[in-house]
Amino acid sequence: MSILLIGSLDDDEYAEWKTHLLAHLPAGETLVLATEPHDVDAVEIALVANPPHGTLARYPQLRFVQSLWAGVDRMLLDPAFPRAIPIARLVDPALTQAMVECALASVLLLHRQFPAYGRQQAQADWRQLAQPLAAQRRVGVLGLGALGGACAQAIAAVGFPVSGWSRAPKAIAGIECLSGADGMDRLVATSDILVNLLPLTPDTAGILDARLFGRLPRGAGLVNLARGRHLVEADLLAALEAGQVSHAVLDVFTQEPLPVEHPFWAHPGITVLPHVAAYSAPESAARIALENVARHRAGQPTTAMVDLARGY
Ligand code: NDP
Ligand code: OXD
Repeated sequence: MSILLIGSLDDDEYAEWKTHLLAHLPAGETLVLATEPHDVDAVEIALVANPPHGTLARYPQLRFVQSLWAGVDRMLLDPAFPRAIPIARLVDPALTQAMVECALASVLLLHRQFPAYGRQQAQADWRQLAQPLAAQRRVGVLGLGALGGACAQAIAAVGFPVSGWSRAPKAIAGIECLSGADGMDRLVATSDILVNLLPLTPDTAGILDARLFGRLPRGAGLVNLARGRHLVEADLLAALEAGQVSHAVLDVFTQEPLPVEHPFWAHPGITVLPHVAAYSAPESAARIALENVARHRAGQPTTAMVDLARGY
């Protein structure tokens, strides 16, 4: 019986994952690649990196799916996805560290008004703007999971007061932890900078919309590092135009790559990143994924399991 590697990967990416997976493959296991001839009836486990829709349904003996990505939203939208099969997400300290770095960089960019100074530079405009300290700006983090929780703590460690929002109530030292609709209202009303690290689910799609922007303190900054479909793009353009949002750092988009004609590219109020906040690095993720596979094989509890009813 074999372990399949399958994803929306190019040849070089397949080769890189293969190298790192073979380095950690437990004794007695066989790795096969979706791009190479293999026996579909022998595949019991799939290591997936955003697999093309319809592909996993071709494996009748599949018993366990380990994602090589943190977010599984695209896979769950596959109408042919075999929904009875347990799915594990990737929770990788290296990916978390990368996300922490990107969230910190984005928050500090907005806090220290680098976009405004960039606009001044274009006009040779030598003008010193107000310099509030971190303690005077509250940061709100939507999602307090593996990534949002770590980012909230790192942002708080710089000196920002931080509020975070999750589905179930939480307690994290140094963070004002909020949940439910009231918690969301409070977080949004007090966030000078709002960071989104929610998973994309039917409950969270379109959450960054005109209603939310209208409740932020005027001139708030936005950082979306989660999924493009959390954001209603036209509502952001209107909020920027109105000055309700001063600047947005966006790493993820409804359509990726962002089309060349998209208004976000040239917008002075938007910093575009090409979905690089934190990508899975095969050198760390291969070992973590295969350790979970070994737990599955040994009949032990696996980690980071997706709850299909919650959608993440
Ligand atoms: P987790 O599942 O660990 O955390 C999700 C958090 O969101 C949890 O705190 C959860 O609450 C909260 N949440 C989910 N639904 C709701 C809701 N309806 N209302 C309130 N809170 C909610 O996910 P990760 O932190 O690992 O990842 C988050 C997302 O980051 C991924 O799904 C992916 O989309 C994105 N991502 C982006 C990357 C990039 O490069 N841009 C890289 C990796 C991930 P609770 O704690 O109560 O369950
Ligand atoms: C992920 C991502 O979900 O890179 O891992 O977006």
